[in-house]
Amino acid sequence: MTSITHSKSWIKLKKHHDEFSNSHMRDLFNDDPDRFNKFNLQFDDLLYDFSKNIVSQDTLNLLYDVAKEAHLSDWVNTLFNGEKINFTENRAALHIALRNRSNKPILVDGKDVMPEVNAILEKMHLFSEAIRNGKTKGCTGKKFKTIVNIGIGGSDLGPAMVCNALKSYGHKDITPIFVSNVDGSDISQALEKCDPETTLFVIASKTFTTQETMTNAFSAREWLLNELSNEDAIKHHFVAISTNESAVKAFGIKADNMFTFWDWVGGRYSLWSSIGLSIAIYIGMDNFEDLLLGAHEIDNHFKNEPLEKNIPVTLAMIGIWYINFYNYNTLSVLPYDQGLSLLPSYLQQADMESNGKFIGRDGKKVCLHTGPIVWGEAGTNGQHAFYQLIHQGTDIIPTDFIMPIKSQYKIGRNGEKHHKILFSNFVAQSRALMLGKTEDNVRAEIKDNEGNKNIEEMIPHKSFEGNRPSNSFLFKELNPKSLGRLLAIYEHKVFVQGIIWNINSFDQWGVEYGKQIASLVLPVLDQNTQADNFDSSTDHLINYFKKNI
Ligand code: G6Q
Repeated sequence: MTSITHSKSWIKLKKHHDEFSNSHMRDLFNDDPDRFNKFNLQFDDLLYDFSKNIVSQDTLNLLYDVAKEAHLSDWVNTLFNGEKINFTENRAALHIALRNRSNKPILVDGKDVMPEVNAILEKMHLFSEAIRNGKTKGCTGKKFKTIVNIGIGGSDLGPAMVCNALKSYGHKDITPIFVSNVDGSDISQALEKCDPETTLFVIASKTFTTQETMTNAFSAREWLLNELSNEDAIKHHFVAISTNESAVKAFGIKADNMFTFWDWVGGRYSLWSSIGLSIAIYIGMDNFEDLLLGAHEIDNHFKNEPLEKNIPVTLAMIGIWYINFYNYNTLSVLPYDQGLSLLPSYLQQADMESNGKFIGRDGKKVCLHTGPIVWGEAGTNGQHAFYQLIHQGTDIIPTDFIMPIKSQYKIGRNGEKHHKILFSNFVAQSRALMLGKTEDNVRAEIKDNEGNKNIEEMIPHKSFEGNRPSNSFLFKELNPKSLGRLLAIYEHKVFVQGIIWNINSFDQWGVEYGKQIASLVLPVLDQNTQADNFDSSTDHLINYFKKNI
């Protein structure tokens, strides 16, 4: 495929950018009082406001033309039809099948995957209910109170983020804990909170070979056996989620306690699979199914809506506009909801692991910028830390503001006091970033408030350029369904951008490379001789470590 940069629409967009890039959003809003109405989309109660972006209708039309010239709709069909879109691993990427609540057949290699998907959901249902209602107990006859999910990356971030987001739906007598880091302090601090008789370990690893996860799993196993002095304990207190049956068996986990999934589920797209077991145990299977339903609704929206009414497509193409035409290469995700505090890390993986690629599908180096650097923090905390740079720094950071209208908790006057304060900050930030503050505004403000001293000196410091873009998402409340919708919007956004850049968003060779070198270093740490086979920096770091450990 020739690069998208040679397409007619891209060339037109470049020309349009040359003419339009001096526009200021302040003027765009002043010139068109109807701007909001033109630049928002709604899905049920979810409002996506993209009016505070440096775009005109022409910009958007050209961006949609780019998507058309990249054959986006054919690629969407390729994804949804279970074709091996992840060609470097010879796999489909069928997370949409995991949440296919319509149950319409989806074929992989000619076989409908839905019966297997449904069978695992039913197994999760029975298992999670039995843990929640106390029918399944530990080996000493006590109900489980703590679920320790041991996994990393895609086998950790999704379940951890969802359990954190939906705490108000959580079982009151069950605490989920997530252990991911191979740093012994992670598992040690988790075990300090656990009573061995009431702890269930969920070992989540697609491969069941990941060094960090298996090291933590074996330490947990050793701890449990020491504490309970009962070989049988493993059968009762350990569950595995994996595609690697033989490794699970070798660990000592009984077949009934193994939840499988399939090679067509990528790690960072796996919370919808049995990797979500700790979510199902914590919030209950009905709520887990609502999470799936929310995502499924967005899958249908993404597949069926025309480009200009399509939320993930619009979000993606506006991202392309900034990354490839303005060279704004970061994206800040700022959820105004404490429950969503792990969302930036989750989306960081979803985006950066998927689109952090410099080689195109054709094996050649891409000629344009790909995935942005994604980062963020829950509002309002970030406002008191790094927002300064977003307002007045030399880099322009496009920003996504996300907020549920109702809080999961009622506290303060009428139960709404906190939330109204939170919302006023949410909307103030996007307005301030868009509007900026002119020197005249500052001059007037200083005159009013601070007398006439040093006005001219203060003006540059207190003025703001504005024209800093943002998207805003507002929805009624954070619940399983709305969370499912939000996550699916971002998954499809990432997919669309990957198509425009002509990269494979579903592999992750960078992760594999790190794992490979770590496995070469580990044996050297146990040898009596000095390391001398790596580069001089690596050798010296290894030898310094060995000398001082
Ligand atoms: C995700 C990545 C990566 C993966 C972890 C854990 O897409 O592949 O984050 O999820 O490396 O892998 P396992 O589940 O195999 O332990």
